[in-house]
Amino acid sequence: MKKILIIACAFFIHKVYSQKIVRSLNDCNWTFKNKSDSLWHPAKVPGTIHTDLLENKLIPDPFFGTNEKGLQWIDSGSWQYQCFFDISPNEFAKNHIELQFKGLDTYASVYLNDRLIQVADNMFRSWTIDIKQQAIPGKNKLTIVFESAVLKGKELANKLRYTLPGEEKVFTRKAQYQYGWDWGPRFVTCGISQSVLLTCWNKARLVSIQSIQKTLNDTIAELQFKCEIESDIDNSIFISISNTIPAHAPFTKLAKVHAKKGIAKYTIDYNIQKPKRWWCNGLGKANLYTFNFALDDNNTQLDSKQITIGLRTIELVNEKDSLGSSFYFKLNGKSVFMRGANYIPQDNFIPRLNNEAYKTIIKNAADANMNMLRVWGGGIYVREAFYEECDKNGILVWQDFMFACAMYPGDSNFIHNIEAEAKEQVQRLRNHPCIALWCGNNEINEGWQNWGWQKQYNYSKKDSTEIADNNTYIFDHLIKDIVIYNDGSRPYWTTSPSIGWGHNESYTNGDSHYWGVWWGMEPFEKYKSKTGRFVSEYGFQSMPNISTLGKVGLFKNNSQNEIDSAVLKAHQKHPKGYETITAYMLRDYKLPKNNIEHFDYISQLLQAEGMRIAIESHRRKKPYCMGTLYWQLNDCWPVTSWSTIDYYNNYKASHYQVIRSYKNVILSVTEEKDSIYIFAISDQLQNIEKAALSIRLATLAGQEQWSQIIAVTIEANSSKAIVALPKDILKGNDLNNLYLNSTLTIPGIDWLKASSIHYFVKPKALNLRKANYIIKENNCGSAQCFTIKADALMKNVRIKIDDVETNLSENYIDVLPNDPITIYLPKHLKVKSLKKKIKLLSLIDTY
Ligand code: BMA
Repeated sequence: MKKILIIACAFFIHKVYSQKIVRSLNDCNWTFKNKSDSLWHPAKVPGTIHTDLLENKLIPDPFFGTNEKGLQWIDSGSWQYQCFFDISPNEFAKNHIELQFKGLDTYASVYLNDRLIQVADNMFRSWTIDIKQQAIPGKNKLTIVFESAVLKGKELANKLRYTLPGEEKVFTRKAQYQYGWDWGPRFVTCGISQSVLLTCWNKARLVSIQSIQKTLNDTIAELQFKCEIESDIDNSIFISISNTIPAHAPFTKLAKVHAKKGIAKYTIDYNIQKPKRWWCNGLGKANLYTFNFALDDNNTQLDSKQITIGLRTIELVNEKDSLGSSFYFKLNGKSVFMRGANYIPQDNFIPRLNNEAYKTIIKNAADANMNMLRVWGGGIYVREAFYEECDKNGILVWQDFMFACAMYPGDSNFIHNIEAEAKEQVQRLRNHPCIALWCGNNEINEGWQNWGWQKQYNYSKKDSTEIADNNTYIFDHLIKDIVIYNDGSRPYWTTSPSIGWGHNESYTNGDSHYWGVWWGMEPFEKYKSKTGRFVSEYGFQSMPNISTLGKVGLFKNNSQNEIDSAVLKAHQKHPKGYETITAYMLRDYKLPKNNIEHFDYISQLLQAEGMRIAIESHRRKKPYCMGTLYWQLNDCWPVTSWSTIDYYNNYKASHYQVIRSYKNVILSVTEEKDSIYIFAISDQLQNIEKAALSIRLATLAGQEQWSQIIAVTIEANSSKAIVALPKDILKGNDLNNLYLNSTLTIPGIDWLKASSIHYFVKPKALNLRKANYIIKENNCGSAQCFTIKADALMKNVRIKIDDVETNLSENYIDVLPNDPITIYLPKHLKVKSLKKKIKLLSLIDTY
């Protein structure tokens, strides 16, 4: 008995002694102060100086009213964070005691027990410091001093003989949008934006695991796992791999490797029979495989890690053709039209975002039938949860490196810094099946070629060459090589767009950002002709929901209810934003009189209509054009912007339009000379046989003028005019009083149903009249629902439910005469006396 006990104890001690300990210090009672003050206040990790000041009631809400302006003093201060943490005897006994910092934003000096242990200068990197020498058993003091990024950036900028476009911010490796953008306020913050970890270990540990897909076909996936191990010992250790997918028989594979002292990589082959592929949203299931890796020494687990992968091939086809050069993705060998948006950080203060926030935004993208998001280069490399949700929801990611709309320096410190950053980020993200493309930057070539910087900054030839060369080196060589070396399975694209929108080639080659609409004041109709091969940016602004503006103080007093009120101005970052919205509004809509809510509503309709025209134009041009990513999915604060979802996750009218326009199968009607063409656009990989297309021409009061039903076959992955109607069918009709409704039904596949309502004049010319309508609450199973039935066209019905802020299954929708529509509430929501609470607003109510 005694012997058994001794063996058990020895085993236990050995196990405890050997096992790695990882502990978060985020919850160690952090405090902060201005470096020159003596009073400490409670702080949060993850956090920022702005949110800490706010929580301690030392500043007002930075987003409210015009507060932004008065809070600019924060970014010139130095701020100190501190915490005391214990190191237990067990931890102290380990050979390695490390502190790991993620997201130190940005110029941080880290002290342990008053000794400097790290100087950090990049919020996109993590810093691991072995503190075995400085740590003491028991209580340890950890202090971090953040210097002003603005002052530090200026200091670095002053060392250069010329000014770089982007000025002081380009010297600092920190989210560039913090310095203000045309949709974002300026809050150059600091703080520990992610985590502090204490890791204690012995013998060996798993540093990283890279999954490499060597072969993939229907019978087999041949994988290779590259395990990077750091070891203190020259010894045989075992790596065990187990699969946790319930659908597959659980297994464990043991591999014996002879670990050498130092860091080395060991490869283990592993095959999956009959692999299930990862598909993007709309084309199939996003199948994932999760593997657990453990490092064992004499039956003792030293370390473990988990990775989740998806089995798919992804290619970028960028080839010269008779029209220019193509730009499209092939997923699992199939050409896929990308439907998506540009993603910006969801908050100015990133640590406020929890996993739920990432879940919500990706769900909103998936629900809007998207299959790709572009993580834009002026923000951040997003947290794990974002990419995990993209993996699960079949959302491919176009990943920019974090450089945008500026020129970056080329000194060796900067180069080494971004080299480490790019390497770390590629290694962090490369196992995610969602990552489709690495892109060097946003609009750097575009800016350098077209935005007049040479003249503005009066560069000499020498300076100009130096700046261009530095940036060519960074994006055409340094980062490209890092991607090839550390990933090698995805394409790299130097800059987005490849050519600026002022040049004709931007519509024939590569990816394009088309800003003729909005920045160029061109009409929405230009979307039809100015269509690139892959439109990675375009967009139009609208106001956020009026309730969102209420939250930042819009209705605090009545005198502010105008477009030029201080609050509204503060929440519009484009110098000519409201002017541009108004100018476009006058083209298509009647300008509402003195009613900010109506102006807000019509601004949203305008944006939605612009998006509809753009998306349909891009999709009609398939396969010439193979992608549409509008600017921008979301906001980082409550603001008037190009987003389709506001800061509080409210869908704007445009988001409901995106949901319709991004369906796998859509109908799109366009008029050319003497004909009306009905296009069927299908992203389905199979033909759709025996579909019925019903076409109906009717007056706004519902009187049918002409109709037809025809049987059609919709070709797989295509865009085709399936019907050409002569304009003669319109003869004798008043175009202001007419609509054409087309509906495509596919027997047995209700979710593929497509429809379109086409008008022959602009909304302002429609002969609308006040309709009589009935709202009926229905029983729709698990979700609450109601129908709206009207006796004449109700244009763009906005549905609000009193006291409830929620997105609905449909909104801002045209209700056709005698053609009831059903609206669903989200499943989790139960509203009492629903019918009484439903409030409708339609276009005619604003006249
Ligand atoms: C795009 C983006 C952003 C900008 C947006 C709207 O070009 O890359 O820089 O916010 O336009 O102007």
